[in-house]
Amino acid sequence: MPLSAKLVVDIHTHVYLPRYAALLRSRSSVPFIRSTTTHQGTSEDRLLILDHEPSGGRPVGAQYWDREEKLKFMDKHGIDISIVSSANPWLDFLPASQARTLASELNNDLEQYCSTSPVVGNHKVKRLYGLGLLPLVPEITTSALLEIVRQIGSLPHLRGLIMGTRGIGKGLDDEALDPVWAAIENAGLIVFLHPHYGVDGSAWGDKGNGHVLPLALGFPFETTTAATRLILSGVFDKFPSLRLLLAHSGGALPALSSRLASCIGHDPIVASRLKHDARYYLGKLYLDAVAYGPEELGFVSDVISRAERYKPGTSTKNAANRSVGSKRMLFGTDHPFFPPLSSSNKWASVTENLEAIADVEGWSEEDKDGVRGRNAISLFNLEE
Ligand code: 5CU
Repeated sequence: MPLSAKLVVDIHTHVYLPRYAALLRSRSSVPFIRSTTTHQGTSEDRLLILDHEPSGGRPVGAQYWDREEKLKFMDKHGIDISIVSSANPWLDFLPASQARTLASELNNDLEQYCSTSPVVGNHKVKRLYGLGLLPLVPEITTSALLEIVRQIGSLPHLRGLIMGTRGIGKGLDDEALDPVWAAIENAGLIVFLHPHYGVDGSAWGDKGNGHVLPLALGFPFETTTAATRLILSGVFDKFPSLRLLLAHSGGALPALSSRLASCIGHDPIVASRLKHDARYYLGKLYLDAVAYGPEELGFVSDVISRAERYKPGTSTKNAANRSVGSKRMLFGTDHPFFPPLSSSNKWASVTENLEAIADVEGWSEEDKDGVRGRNAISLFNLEE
């Protein structure tokens, strides 16, 4: 039986698997989880993963590691399938040998987490699929990375991997990663590019704005820079079938892409490295629809649609049809981050992102169904 065109698939949803949470508990420097005693005398876990976490960290609980909580959250919000990925900072802080062992163990754990999940209705498709982890840390060997790519490719419920922006220390435009991109491309795995470090915190001033600036701006700017460096390195020319999914709707890259193209045009050395105008490469990306507003989603889909004009042999200057771009955008929630502050029933991070999709002007009902779920079913090959 074909899957319904109306399924809701969350492609941006995280977990700290129990093995990883245990590691965080065993540590006393960032990243770590510590147990504290509340004023009422009960014990509470607190998570510290970012620089300058509010003192004592933020409360963390079963939503971060318990699969039943993930499924309950999905049920509450009408989410049929989730493509679950480990949350930041992944293995970034570990020495190479530990990162390699843990990557392999966590990938097996995630396969188990997904393969034993319930099915969707009376289909064979599971409710949970996963994105594995690579031990992308300094001093890791290429053969260790390739071995883990092979492992992920062999685990049937893992459909790709989540990756931060540091690579093995020099960023993602490091030629040392070329064999890894080639292996990922060959295995048909999706790369979900996700931030953790933000940008230089001195830009945020000293006005006590909490985590607003690092999360609202720093995270997306980090993704913007990493994706732009990938474009400039020619990775998409070398590996044209590589499928990269950007967190937070690609950050500022869609808004800056014509400026980027102009700057490249004024720099013959950089321009000579690329086969195409920068705007062409945006059409090769996939983007989550975690932007919280219909205008932003509409704009991003316009920019992605426009990439069609930069395909070789295309001369059309016609206005872009934003429907084309919608095919590369996919619903996400960022669960279990951004929990409701009050005891409100639903999470705003879900309702706002679903409302935004529903309200995009110029997207047909079919386009909206695509962004809510159909595009993910196709990208992650979930059709039975
Ligand atoms: O709120 C946060 O810190 C985060 C985070 O660390 N990672 C993420 O994916 N979303 C929000």
